Amino acid sequence: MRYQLYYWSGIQGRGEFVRLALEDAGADYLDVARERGDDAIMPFLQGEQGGALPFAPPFLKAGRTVIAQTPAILLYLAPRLKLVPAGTPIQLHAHQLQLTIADLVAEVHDTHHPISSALYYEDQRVAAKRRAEDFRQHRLPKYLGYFEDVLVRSGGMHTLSRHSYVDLSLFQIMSGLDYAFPHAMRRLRRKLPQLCALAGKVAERPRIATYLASPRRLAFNEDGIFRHYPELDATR
Ligand SMILES: N[C@@H](CCC(=O)N[C@@H](CS)C(=O)NCC(=O)O)C(=O)O
Repeated sequence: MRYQLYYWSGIQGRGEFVRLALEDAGADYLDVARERGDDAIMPFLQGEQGGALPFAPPFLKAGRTVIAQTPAILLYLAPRLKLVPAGTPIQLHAHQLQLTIADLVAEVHDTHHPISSALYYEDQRVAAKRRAEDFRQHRLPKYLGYFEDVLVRSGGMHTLSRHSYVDLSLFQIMSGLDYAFPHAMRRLRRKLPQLCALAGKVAERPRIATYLASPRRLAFNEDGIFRHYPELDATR
């Protein structure tokens, strides 16, 4: 099966959680908009293609099936790519964790777009500063503390009983947060030994290391979800 991933070509964004799973598994996939441009996404959003109508990218085409919503895409892919242990309870646990990661991603997005996604950052800077401060002080430690606790409870090596897409997603979360909030993350890191170790281990996985060094891995930038605006980070 050649999977087709549809996601905006210029950013890692939410598509990166799917890319990491496909790359880690060595899956055969086409990153459609990277090959053909973002216009390739539009017929799906306009309902001109068969299958379920996606609200927004990322979405995955697997044969005739179209799946949108990042956690749903991963729920579908993971058993097929052997990126989750077998069994409904553990797969639901993985999905629950991925949905919590999606909640965190939305809150990261809202640090730079607290009023509206339709406005430029520059038009909501004052609100962004307040939102980012609250995020750094309360939400960031709460989310990362939660995932640290999940890792401690599972024995530290992986979020589940073995390597899974949730580990890959947590690697992406740590990478993105290090990029967006380097000072805040430096302060938090000593409280997150398991998460930091997990992120390091994921980066060393052979296919992930190859992917990260390849041109397929886009750099973080200020069009994506994890944006570095120094005024939104903690002071040194
Ligand atoms: N909950 C969805 C969110 C999808 C989403 O917000 N996609 C962004 C790009 S990362 C987008 O293109 N949004 C357009 C819009 O919300 O109008 C998911 O996790 O996939």
